[in-house]
Amino acid sequence: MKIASVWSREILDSRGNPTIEVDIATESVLASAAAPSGASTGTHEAVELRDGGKRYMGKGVLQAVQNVNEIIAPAIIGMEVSDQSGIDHRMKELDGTKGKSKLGANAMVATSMAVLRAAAASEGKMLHEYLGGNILPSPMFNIVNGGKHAGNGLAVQEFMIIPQADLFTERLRMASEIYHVLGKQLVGKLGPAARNVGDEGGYAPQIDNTYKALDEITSAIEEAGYGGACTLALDAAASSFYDEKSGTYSIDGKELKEAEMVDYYADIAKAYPIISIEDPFFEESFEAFAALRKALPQKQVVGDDLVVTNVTRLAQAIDMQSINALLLKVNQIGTISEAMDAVRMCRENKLNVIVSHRSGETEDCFIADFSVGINAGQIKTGAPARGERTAKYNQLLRIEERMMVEQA
Ligand code: 2PG
Ligand code: MG
Repeated sequence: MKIASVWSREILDSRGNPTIEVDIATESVLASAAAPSGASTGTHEAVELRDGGKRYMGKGVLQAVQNVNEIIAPAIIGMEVSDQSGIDHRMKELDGTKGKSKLGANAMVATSMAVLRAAAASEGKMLHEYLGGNILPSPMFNIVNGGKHAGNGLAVQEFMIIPQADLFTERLRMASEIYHVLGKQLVGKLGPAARNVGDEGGYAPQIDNTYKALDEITSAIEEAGYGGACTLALDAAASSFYDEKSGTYSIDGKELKEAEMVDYYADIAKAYPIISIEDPFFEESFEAFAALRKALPQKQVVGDDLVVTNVTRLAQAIDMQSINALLLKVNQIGTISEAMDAVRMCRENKLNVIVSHRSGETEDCFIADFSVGINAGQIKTGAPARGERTAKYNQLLRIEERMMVEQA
């Protein structure tokens, strides 16, 4: 089925900043998708086009909208909607820059996602069915926020829980129960303000030490009755507390050198059931990631800002044995086809794949369908609270329900 029309508009994301939504129509279906937006963005990410000037504090995306309506639309109208790689390639040609700064990676990614949705819909399939996936991902729920996503003293950006159960539905329930127990516990110890949340819906209590946050979380897990059935993951997003001049990381009131940080992570991994650590070091420190992998061979070491879903950087990380898992964010690279290239490279090299949201999200639940579609195995999409996060978890509930009905 051919693309009949393409239209885009400016909408707001979960932080109240503008983002772009694209509609793709064929003769019989209409599909939309919206671009998410990060706060702790990697330096090497594809470029989000923002208008500048006074409107929306410079964050408007009207130029990106115009690029879709006036440049991308005429070029892809008439193309087969199932020709994802052809359409993505055409957009890359029109853009012509390395970082997608001309058309904007936000304009391109929303178009690319909407194209995939429209292709699935035109075959009367759900997105995950169209892609041929059938594995519900293990969810990582971010229940305490720090770093650039909160206004507290925690250096580590995300403290995540990974409930263990057969069904996604059960994992979500466990996460919600733990989240609420934790909220109550924090209020009891630190006062009502401790329940305030950060950008991804996790609590942002006035705690300034990683150990203290992990103590609160593990005690909430116990209290909820899930001791032994829930592991932990961290996203340090370490570029945000690294000082390039001194080569030190500022964490828990200390200034630590790279080797000391390896020991720091090894110590917390010993003290708590942590199975996964994302961006433990500065985004250029491929060697430091590799050193941590050597020190903690059983743990998942995840590359986000380090590789930015970019196959060139991913190849380097694989070559240097820096990571054994990729955080996959389609908007870091700008098209579905390129994200798929990264997934393929991970498969060939036995790396895990974690599909991820951004801290600035919309109600679009694309990544839920996509994570199942590519059989990613893992997803992180924030707390089990706040609409833009639950949109994804709720869609996974629907997918699981549908699969169970089909199997019955
Ligand atoms: C991350 C992401 C998502 P941001 O660092 O993994 O949690 O944050 O979207 O701000 O880059
Ligand atoms: Mg990250």
